[in-house]
Amino acid sequence: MNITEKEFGQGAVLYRLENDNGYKLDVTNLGARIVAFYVPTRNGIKNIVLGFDSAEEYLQKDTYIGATIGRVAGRIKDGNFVIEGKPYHTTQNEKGNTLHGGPNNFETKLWLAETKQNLHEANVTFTYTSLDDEQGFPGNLDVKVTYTLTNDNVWQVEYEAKSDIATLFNPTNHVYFNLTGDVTQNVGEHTLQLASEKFAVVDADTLATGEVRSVAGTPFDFRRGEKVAQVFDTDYEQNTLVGGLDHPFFLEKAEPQAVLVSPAEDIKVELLTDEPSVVIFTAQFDPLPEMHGQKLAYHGGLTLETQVSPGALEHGFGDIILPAHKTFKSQTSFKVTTH
Ligand code: G6D
Repeated sequence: MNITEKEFGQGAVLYRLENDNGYKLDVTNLGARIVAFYVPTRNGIKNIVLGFDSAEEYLQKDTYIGATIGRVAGRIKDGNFVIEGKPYHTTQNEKGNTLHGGPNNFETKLWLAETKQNLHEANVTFTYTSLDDEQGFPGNLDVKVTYTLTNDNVWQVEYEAKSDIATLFNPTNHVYFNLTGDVTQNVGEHTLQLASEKFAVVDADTLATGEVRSVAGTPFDFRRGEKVAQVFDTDYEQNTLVGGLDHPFFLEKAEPQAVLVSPAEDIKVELLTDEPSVVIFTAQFDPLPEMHGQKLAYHGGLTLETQVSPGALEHGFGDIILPAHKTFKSQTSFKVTTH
């Protein structure tokens, strides 16, 4: 295992975790984010995630790509919620709602970082204290995110958090996979297998309506492993409404819960999480950003954002209230196999 560091601009640092098999995971303390993940295949070394080449680029083009998202991933309708009978209001930053914890949140902060390694794994732990009332959320919240790369070719993300006042906490990592290693190709020819029988229906503002729908008989049925293009190629109303996938899928107990395979079948990513759902967003960006000197394809990436489904409080999808002084813990891992 090996860890190296270099400047990334804007006071940020780029950490490279490298395992004994030549896998390289690049992460930065700007937003505690994954920047690149290089994996060796029979077709050469490929970077399987979307990302930019400097901190400036993230700040100018898209601050969410690969970042830690919080305090609450997804949308809080009207920025309103109630904890223990007390109403709170968070900053509205998209169509009157609070998206990804409000503007300039976890994803734009410079987190403290600490690296560690042993014979089997290398890790970076990022810490950040979100102060009471930041974006309207109650409580001083200490957050810790640890990224680990193992010699089994697993990238693991672990969260730990504690607040002095009851608050909301539902973080995720906003990684976008594109297993072709080519940002000009869309993800339509990737095969996705998902242990999910149900998804949350969304409206035109991508707010969960409260309806939980069976995937059976819809283009959102990935239980047996299907090309992602089966969604794009239909006039299914949930596709046309948001231009692709931008949906929470409720996960069944399975190991793994999701498998993503490249079109050339040279790369497989297996997801394992203790979170109850995964939000899959297929990068229907407008405008499309330049990335590594090329224009990102429409549908040029696919997220696997593990979390409690957005709409948790209004629709009873899960509990995202973190009681005072209680430690939040969760973990998600991505195992990569290449040929
Ligand atoms: C999330 O669900 C949301 C999308 O709607 C949003 O555009 C993106 O983050 C930046 O995945």
